[in-house]
Amino acid sequence: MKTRSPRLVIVSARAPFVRTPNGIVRAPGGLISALLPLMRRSRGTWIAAGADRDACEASELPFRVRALSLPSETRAAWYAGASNGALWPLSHGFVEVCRFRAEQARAYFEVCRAAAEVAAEHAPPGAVVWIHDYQLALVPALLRARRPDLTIGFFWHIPWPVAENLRVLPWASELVEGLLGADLVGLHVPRYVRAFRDTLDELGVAHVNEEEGIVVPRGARHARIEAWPIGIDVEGWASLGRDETVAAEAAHITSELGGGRVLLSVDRMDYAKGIVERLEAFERLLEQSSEVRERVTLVQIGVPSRETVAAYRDLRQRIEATVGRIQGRFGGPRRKPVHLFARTLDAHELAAYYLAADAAIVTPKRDGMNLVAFEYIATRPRPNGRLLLSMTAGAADVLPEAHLVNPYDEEGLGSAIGHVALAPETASDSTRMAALKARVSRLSVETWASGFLARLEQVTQEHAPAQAQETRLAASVRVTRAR
Ligand code: ADQ
Repeated sequence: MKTRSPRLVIVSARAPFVRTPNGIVRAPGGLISALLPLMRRSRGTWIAAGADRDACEASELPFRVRALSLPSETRAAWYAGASNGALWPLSHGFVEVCRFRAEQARAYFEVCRAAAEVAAEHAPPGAVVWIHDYQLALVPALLRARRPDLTIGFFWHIPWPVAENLRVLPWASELVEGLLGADLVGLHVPRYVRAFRDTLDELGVAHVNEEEGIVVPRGARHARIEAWPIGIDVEGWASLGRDETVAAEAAHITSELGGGRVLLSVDRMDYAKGIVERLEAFERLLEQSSEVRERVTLVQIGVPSRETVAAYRDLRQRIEATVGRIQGRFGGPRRKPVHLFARTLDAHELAAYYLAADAAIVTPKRDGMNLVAFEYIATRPRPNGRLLLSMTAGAADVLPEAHLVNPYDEEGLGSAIGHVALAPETASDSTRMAALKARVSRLSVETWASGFLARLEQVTQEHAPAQAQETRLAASVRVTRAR
């Protein structure tokens, strides 16, 4: 990779590794999966705002990790409160789940300030700082105020909220102003860039629409907002798919499951992932079809997540209760229609399930992108298997050959699961999968990260002549409307 890695500082909420009773393991989640290959090759610094300081700094990691010293109440109010109790549901369209509390907003501001201070302290002169995700949206502007010499990028990994929803966030202006401190703000797909444009209109922030995205003049500089679809470590997953021990494990899984058709879902346990709705759709299929009852097994791998947030604890109970009910209704001594694994699997185990699955069922209600869809495609050595994918996931915009489904349409979801479970694979399925494999190969995480970082350096070096800029502004600035 041609990034100047020693000058790279990454700022995120979570550390890339966590300490467990079994030692230090890779943290779950898409952001970590995406950035780890980059940082492994880098000698930069990773600032993990919400990480356990002792675990981070005492660990032998392939790069430096720095944590913040945060009082536990501040950490909880920022992470479980403002981030996962407000911004996450808001961005995924679950407005009724949002709780906006002033003390949580204060904690959010405080943590962003502290993260900006640590980044300002550790970044070498002229360094590139790449900040990640909705937990740290104010850091770009706060860091720029301290260190105007830095090049600042930001990536927002979840959907950008539609303007109607963002309107109810009491600190929406501060959120957007914080982000506009970056030189380049990345969102996954053009649909989210359009939603960001609506937000700028709503807040009355002047901007220029260009082919590549949005340009927002900020005094002597510009902030740009562009779509940069993330990818995965394609070769890493493909080589696991070719590994003989992984293939043997996959064959073992298929035979342990009774040799029928295997459906696979892999998610953090999050209400946005639509896990309960998927289980219920599968339950209805079991009611309706003796073939499904006899031949189809759903494996749900669901790593527990954010258990300090009440909505997540409730969700885990609902998932376990639903699986228990299905088991009670349709299971027997030799037949278990649903298997639930509520733990983190290592990449080898996960790859074996990707190989064993006749179809991946990726049906989140909303998802910024969804890396599991990519991993399933990349791991399979041949163009076989099927991907059932929500049209509401960002991944649907970049994987149009998947079997797309509306996760809110109960009957449609059930019949789509029934189709990928039972219909014999045809030449058209194989053509679709070949096209998907080609798309995923182009969306490697290396290409994403190096492309984003190269673009970041490019946009900071571009100095559009002020006059031309003013002319374009006059021509295309949308009408500003006070909130
Ligand atoms: P996540 O919401 O965490 O990411 P996703 O993109 O699906 O969602 O990534 C999940 C990752 O965790 C995958 O790499 C998967 O392999 C791994 N994983 C999940 N369950 C696991 C388990 N039980 N054991 C081991 N690994 C497991 C956020 C956004 C997404 C966006 C990513 C990247 O919510 O929409 O795609 O960031 O930007």
